[in-house]
Amino acid sequence: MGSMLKNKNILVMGVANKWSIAWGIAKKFIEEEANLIFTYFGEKSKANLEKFLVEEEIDNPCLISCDVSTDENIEKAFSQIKERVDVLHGVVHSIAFANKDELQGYYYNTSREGYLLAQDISSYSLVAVSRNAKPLMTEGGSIITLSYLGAERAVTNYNVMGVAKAALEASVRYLAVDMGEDNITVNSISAGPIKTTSAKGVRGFSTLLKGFEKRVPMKRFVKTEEVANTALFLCSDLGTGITGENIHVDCGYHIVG
Ligand code: NAP
Ligand code: 1JT
Repeated sequence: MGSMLKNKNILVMGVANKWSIAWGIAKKFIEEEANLIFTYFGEKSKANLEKFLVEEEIDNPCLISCDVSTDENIEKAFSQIKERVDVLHGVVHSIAFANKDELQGYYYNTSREGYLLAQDISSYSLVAVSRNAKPLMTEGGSIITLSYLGAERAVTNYNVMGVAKAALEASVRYLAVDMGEDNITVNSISAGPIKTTSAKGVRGFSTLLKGFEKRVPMKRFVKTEEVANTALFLCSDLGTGITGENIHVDCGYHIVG
């Protein structure tokens, strides 16, 4: 428990349940006294968030519906955020989507529709969210998104998501240039595999990870809390000089050949 995020208003997008990376980040940020605003997509995610925030003894929580698939939805969510806070100091974008049947087999079988869907939800949404967040980030701040090694390597089965994550990581660099003059940093965290609902929903995810613990330098899986610690560092006053970066929090997996 500390106060690294005291007086900081931070938007967290992408909590679905207690396994969500975004919830791990939110818990850490609550411990550090941040004032959090949440956007949710599914009604089940909203109910989960309501329950968790009661458990965390958060008074008057701010939960806003936001399906990132249209600009109108994002604009509407930000107009509600503006009613709640004058200034935003951070945004955690922890959202991705792709058709499960395209996260297996040959990448060349990816449909046009599936390709665009993955790009839309998993990559373009960061651009639209950043554009809407910028006018509220008048004191500078930090925008963070979540990526995966499949952006940089052709990881078996990650397929269309890998291409969406590559675009996401490139967007981070372009957004970092745009936002630099406003003292807003934009970075991605490339997390190692974590058993969240998204991950478990992928057929053969567990099999994919067989032997992972032998190959990874630290001989174990990364913990959500370790990803959250990096998000905390980036959103706190300790991370202000870092922008356009992709920080691997994966127990070193990305360095081995
Ligand atoms: P998760 O708990 O399932 O989170 C994914 C979130 O995306 C859910 O909250 C989901 O909302 C939301 N979402 C999907 N479509 C949306 C839309 N149209 N509008 C708004 N929100 C939408 O899984 P997670 O593993 O924590 O994923 C979070 C991020 O971490 C993703 O970017 C993922 O690629 C990244 N990541 C995950 C891993 C891993 O191994 N788990 C590794 C590296 C990076 P609903 O559930 O309400 O539909
Ligand atoms: C989505 C899904 C985004 C799973 C995801 C994701 N980002 C990371 N994962 C976990 C994962 C998945 C595969 C993998 C490694 C990690 C599910 C659909 C929604 C978007 O393959 C090596 C396939």
